[in-house]
Amino acid sequence: MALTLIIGNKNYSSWSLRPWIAMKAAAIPFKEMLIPLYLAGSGEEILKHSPAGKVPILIDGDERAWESLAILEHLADRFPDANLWPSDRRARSHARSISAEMHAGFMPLRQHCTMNLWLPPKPRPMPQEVLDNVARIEAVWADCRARFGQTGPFLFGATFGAADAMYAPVVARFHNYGLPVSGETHAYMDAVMALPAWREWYDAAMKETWIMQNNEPDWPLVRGKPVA
Ligand SMILES: N[C@@H](CCC(=O)N[C@@H](CS)C(=O)NCC(=O)O)C(=O)O
Repeated sequence: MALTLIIGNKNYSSWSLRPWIAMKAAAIPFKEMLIPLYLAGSGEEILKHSPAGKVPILIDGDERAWESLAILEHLADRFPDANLWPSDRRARSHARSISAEMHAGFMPLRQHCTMNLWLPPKPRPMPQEVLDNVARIEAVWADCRARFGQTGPFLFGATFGAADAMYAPVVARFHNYGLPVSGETHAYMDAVMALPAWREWYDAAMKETWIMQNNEPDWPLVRGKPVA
């Protein structure tokens, strides 16, 4: 039975990007249902599919999975040949740790650099707490690439897996907010942004026109397009 992935709009929904890009890169077939976020009625629409009230949501027959990392685990169980986690036990344990670290952490980066693919890429001043997150993520990626990445351009080598998917929105943030990163980090970002699945998501985001309607006073950047 075909899977359905419920996602938010592609320009903003960093959590939706994670399982979406993992499924596309692994050629797992699915139907997409997109609910534009933060408009009148968006919350009610999401609640029709999940009492947790957040996207992404995976519908797999009579099962529901939610929370991006749990969706990736569900997919890894259902599609073992997709190699979403590394086959080597030690590498797999490490991949799970860095994925959980992403899922649970990096709040300053997430708050100050919300995913917005419309944002013209250029360096933007950032508080130290964001730069500390960037340094930690660069160290995580460099360590993975050195220890497990010899067979290809991704964190665990040739296969774009669940850990890469968990960090995919970070690639977007580093890119759009022009965060100061090393050449090695740029090489990894370029490999992710060269994926056909990335292009598909990005191109669709560029065609979107939904603009968030909420107006938190601390929102750091102008929403919508064009933005400077
Ligand atoms: N920890 C959740 C986060 C999900 C989340 O915050 N999703 C946002 C969109 S990126 C959402 O559904 N927002 C709608 C709302 O809060 O009303 C996950 O990993 O899936």
